[in-house]
Amino acid sequence: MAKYDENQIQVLEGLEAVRKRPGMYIGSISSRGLHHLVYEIVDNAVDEALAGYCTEINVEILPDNIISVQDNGRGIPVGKHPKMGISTLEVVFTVLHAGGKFGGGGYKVSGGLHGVGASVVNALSESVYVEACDGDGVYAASFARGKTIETTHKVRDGKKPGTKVIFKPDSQIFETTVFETDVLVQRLREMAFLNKGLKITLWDKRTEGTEQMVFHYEGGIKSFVEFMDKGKDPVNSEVVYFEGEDKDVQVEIALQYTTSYSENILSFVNNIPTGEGGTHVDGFKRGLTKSFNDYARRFNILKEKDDNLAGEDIREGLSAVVSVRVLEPQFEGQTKTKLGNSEVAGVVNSIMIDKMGQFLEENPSIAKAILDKTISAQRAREAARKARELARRKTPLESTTLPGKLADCQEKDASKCEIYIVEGDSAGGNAKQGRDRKFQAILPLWGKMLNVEKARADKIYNNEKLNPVIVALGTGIGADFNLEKLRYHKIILMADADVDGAHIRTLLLTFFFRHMRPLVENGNIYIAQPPLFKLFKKGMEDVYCYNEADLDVKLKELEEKGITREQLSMQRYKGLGEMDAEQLWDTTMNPETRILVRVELEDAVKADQIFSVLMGENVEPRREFIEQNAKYVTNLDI
Ligand code: 28F
Repeated sequence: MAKYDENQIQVLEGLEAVRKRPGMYIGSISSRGLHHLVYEIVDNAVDEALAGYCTEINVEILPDNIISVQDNGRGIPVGKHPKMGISTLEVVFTVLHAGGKFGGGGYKVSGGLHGVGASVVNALSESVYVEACDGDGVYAASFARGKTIETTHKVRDGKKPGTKVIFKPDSQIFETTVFETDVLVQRLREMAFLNKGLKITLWDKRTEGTEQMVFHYEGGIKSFVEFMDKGKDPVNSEVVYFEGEDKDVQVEIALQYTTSYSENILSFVNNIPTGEGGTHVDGFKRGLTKSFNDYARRFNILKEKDDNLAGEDIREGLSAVVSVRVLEPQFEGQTKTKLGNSEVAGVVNSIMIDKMGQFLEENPSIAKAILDKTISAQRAREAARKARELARRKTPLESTTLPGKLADCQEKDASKCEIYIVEGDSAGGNAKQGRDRKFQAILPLWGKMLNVEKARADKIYNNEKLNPVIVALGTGIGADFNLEKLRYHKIILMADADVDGAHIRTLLLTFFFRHMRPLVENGNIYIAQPPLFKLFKKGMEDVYCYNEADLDVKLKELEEKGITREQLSMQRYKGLGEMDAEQLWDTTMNPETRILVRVELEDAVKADQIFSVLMGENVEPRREFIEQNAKYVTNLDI
């Protein structure tokens, strides 16, 4: 047994404290705390890599959940530690917070729950076995629950320098001692991304037939962003990478824009994930926003009078990794994962303004693509804000009075009721006359009053245009939406089959999708199909055709009855207004004869994207979308 001088007593008391309150050192004794033991040991090997001596770290999960970690660094020194009278190796594993990290200098993985040192692993393990080789012989020591079992001694000849630690977590301490491979995969892969060129392997040997996993990325955090964006469509050709240093702060940034709408920024300090962000992320965001606004103003994309582009809109579709190295990181926040060092914000901000500004100058087409996206994001956000205001504006929505233009139905059971939202007053008039007022309500919509061609989505959303729809349906919008309050179980959009009609339909669909989505998902929304053609002849019932294909079919049917094309006259309908009330009923409103299209959006997320395209400027994609995406379901009522 090792001799017990005052040093050893103090050491044991230190590690006793760790066993008494493990949560203080590794956060918890749950599965998370268990996995932290691995990170402690791996971090020491990574420090050796950061120091420039280790290029490979091999992690194995052995049967009975024993962990083995090996590196090819210099090997922990085994000579007598001048002050402590024991080997440096034993100091590293028995003195709290011992080890190179606290010797100042270099960027160590330390701070927060990281860097508490290998001694904590010793205190919380049933057994620890360490081998170290500095190129001349392999030395070993062993420990148990903080106590030294075997002091450092030579175990064999060996030439390959490095350190190997094998430990078994203490089942008396941890709620579980079963390691989860995926949890280790995620963190080890992250460490490999953050330390470009470092090869980290993981092999779960608890079961037969598993393979060694290798995490090795020469691209470092560029590869990280590529990994984050797998399966997304990038806007910029390749991941953008910046690095810089100032005031002892080392900065690495990788970023990429994709057509997605989410913002995804991962940040790290000395390889430690900072889930709560902090000054490095603040500096990054500020610098990004400034670089884009400076560019937009310089190239007159933003006019003098225009407000600045908001950071939130600029970051739509952005994936980024911000990794900084700081000598003395200060961690704040709920879970100690927020960087507090104030000097870091300025360093990152200026690197971003300088490097991102330069990137935008050198890549105008990418800059334009991103700015276009930003501007449509801004518009959608404003429209959504207005829609929220609408929902919050108590009076019109809470008012029990229904909109004046609504011709309501008599039936009170919502499941039997349907509301036609009709474009234009003339069609609205005919629909009111032609309908079956027992169960059909009519709400004429703004019609030509609003030239939807020019009006941008935000104007459409404002209240006097859509408010009647919201009040008539009764459900409220957005967070206040309540499907129980729906007054009609069929909401039928009836507009002309021309571009105007398609545009209005689109905007209504977009509005429903973004602010009353359950209506779409629940299948309450339909599109009325007015006829496109009428075939007529003296003494013959009018024949209505709903699209080109239908026209061919009807013509053939008539030919079989001996009525040739020459004998027929054909009218092409341009708008609902050309039909009188009776025709409108027969062709488009009578449940027995009409054709309704139920709007089913196969993939809500994809639709959200498509709708965003529809919110854009050019109408063409809008019309295509309507024709392609709304699924045709004939004679739904039967
Ligand atoms: C599998 C876990 O822990 N690797 C380590 C080293 C290398 C040195 C070191 C570690 C220096 C003075 C404390 C070697 N030669 N892998 C590891 N590799 N610790 S931990 O030094 C310890 C400190 O006291 C090392 C020269 N300098 C440093």
